[in-house]
Amino acid sequence: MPQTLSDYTPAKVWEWNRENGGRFANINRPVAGATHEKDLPIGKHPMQLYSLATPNGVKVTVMLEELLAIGHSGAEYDAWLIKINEGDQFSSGFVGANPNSKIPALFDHSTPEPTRVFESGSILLYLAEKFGAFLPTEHHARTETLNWLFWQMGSAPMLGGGFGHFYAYAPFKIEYAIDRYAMEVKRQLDVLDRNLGEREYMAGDEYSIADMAIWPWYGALVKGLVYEAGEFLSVQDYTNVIRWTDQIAERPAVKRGRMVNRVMGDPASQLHERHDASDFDTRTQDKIVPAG
Ligand SMILES: N[C@@H](CCC(=O)N[C@@H](CS)C(=O)NCC(=O)O)C(=O)O
Repeated sequence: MPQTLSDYTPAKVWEWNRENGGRFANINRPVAGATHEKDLPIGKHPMQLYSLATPNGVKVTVMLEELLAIGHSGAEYDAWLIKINEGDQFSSGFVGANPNSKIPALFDHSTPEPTRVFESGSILLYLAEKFGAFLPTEHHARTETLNWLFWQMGSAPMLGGGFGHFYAYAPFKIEYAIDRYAMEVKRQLDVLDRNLGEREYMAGDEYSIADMAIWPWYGALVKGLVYEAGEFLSVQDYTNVIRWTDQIAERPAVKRGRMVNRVMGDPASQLHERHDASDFDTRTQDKIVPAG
């Protein structure tokens, strides 16, 4: 029998209950803006990244490492750690970089006035256009890459904010919510699986910013590394997504990018801040499990 009873009736006007019991109740607020005055640090490189190695953050560090790997020295970057659990995203400096108070946020200091770039999809597109890389120029291939880039932007909130939240973080299990989002996430995985059954990468024969956007979320999911939901979602069924996930995980730039701003897992896999290519030298790039 599906769960049907609820003792909750919405009030006439919603009010903020600070202790709602959810995993991130301490940082969630119904208002935007800064909570404290603090400038962001600025390092020596053209690109200044303010981030954390969540799936959204990893997209950008992978892109920067990929650009450096093919010789774009203009992509040299300082990666500063933003501890979202401690409210760093609400400093006046960070809000100046991203009024939406979410990592990742980037400043490009190589432009006459520094250019702020926020939203991971916007950052990937900005860097791809600036350096002419990982975004095909041919009309159909470029459009297909952007199709899948924007697919990720619209789809991942269903995975993270929908499924992940209600399956792993909500203070109690609501069958209706878990059922609704599990169905949607499985549908999304099937979309990816069918596409990757027909082509090597998301947009065709070439690895692109579409792969960089989708891999940190859905690659981690099919490896059972997020929300401890591998068995629940029968992720082993999505064999084409698993093939693509493993293939991308082998890229040296991906191995490096995943370590930057990482604060979890094996200490040897964590590079809390990155200010120089040599910062990786003392770390072991094979210490991270295939995705996540
Ligand atoms: N659509 C945004 C999502 C960014 C996002 O949700 N970032 C999370 C971490 S993965 C965050 O900074 N959360 C902090 C908060 O919500 O206060 C993007 O793709 O950049």
